[in-house]
Amino acid sequence: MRITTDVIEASNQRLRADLERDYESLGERLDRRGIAIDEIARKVSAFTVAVPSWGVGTGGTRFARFPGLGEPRGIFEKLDDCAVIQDLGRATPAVSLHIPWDKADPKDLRDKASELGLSFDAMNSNTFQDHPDDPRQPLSYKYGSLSHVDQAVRAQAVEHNLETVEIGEAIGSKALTVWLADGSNFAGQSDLGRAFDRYIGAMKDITAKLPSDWRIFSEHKMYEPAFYSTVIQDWGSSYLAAMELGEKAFCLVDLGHHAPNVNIEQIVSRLIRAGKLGGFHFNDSKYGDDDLDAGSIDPFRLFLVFNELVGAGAALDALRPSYMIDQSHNVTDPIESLIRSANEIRRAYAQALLVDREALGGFQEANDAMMASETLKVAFRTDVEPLLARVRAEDGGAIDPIAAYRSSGYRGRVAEARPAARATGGGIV
Ligand SMILES: [Mn+2]
Repeated sequence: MRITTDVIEASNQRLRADLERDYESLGERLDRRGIAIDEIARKVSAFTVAVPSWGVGTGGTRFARFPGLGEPRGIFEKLDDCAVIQDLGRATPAVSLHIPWDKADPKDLRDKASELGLSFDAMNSNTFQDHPDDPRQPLSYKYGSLSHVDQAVRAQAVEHNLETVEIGEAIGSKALTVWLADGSNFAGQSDLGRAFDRYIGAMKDITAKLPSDWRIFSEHKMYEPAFYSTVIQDWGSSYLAAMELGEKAFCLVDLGHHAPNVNIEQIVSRLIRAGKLGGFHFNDSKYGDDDLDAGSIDPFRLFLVFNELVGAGAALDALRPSYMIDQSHNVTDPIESLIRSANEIRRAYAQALLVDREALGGFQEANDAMMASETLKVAFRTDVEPLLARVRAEDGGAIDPIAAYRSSGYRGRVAEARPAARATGGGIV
């Protein structure tokens, strides 16, 4: 089933000569700006982002889910699809798992990943659904989980998170992401203060049992599924929790989990300064938590996020954020969307590396708003596609990964091998 090097080579062959000319031309233009293209290429090659196991299945909305062809029927087929994304795009060597959707014998997971050349990034727990088939989770999360009024439900949710950590530890993961769906739909339904206190208490129970080299990320989200209040609804609540939970606790920024028009790059800047930026869930949105492909709607915003990351320098190196994609693919082939998204994320990173920071600082000090803005725009306007493609090809991937994927016939082959996919769980977190 895997994409063979022959397919990649055949696709690259007809594109290589043009690519070399384009790369050289870009190198020349960057050289005029005092930038060594090979240095940028080296950094881009080292920058990777994890794909979400749930992203390779077709997602859905609150209204319907329209399955795609050849959907993976379980975690091992999901890993096969993740390997295709990595083989062609060379930007996504790790996969972020979701428990219980991806629950399997850890040894089998490890063996499969190593056979495919993949590894595992942060683990994700799930207390936003009930798990009637799991004898360890007989109680319902309808009215909450880690912040539930009933201590027994909170204890069950804590145990589920610890089980997720245990599986993660056995497969080489080093972090747990907790997204809490707890909240209320009516004013008065929940005591806003006490719900937060209960959440902190339960998270302390989880954090106390984390392995010494693990981190725990809290992912805030403004609304949905609850529409009046959410316990960890904004970066402020997430930060308060991370402060109380101590040195292993960090905040995770999902780009879709903010009010419309919120300045996400400023949140990123604040969390870096506070030493609490744990990682990202990349995606894009137009209206809310749309979970659209990263960089597909507002690539400038993605660039501005990376501008903060690159600008932070050593402060960011100390934080080692986890970079993950979290998207729902409803109308595209998920493999194509994830290949493209990883490339868009790298594009934003590469463009941010091109910002003349010394000049920018000078314009900021001189209150020259026009030239400060223009300094960013010069970097953003630079077409770095030849650089991204060259890095990909040098690392063994495809110059045009989506074209190579289509010519491989992979989707058609898996459609035969994986008939009549049943629903593989939700697609949006
Ligand atoms: Mn997310």
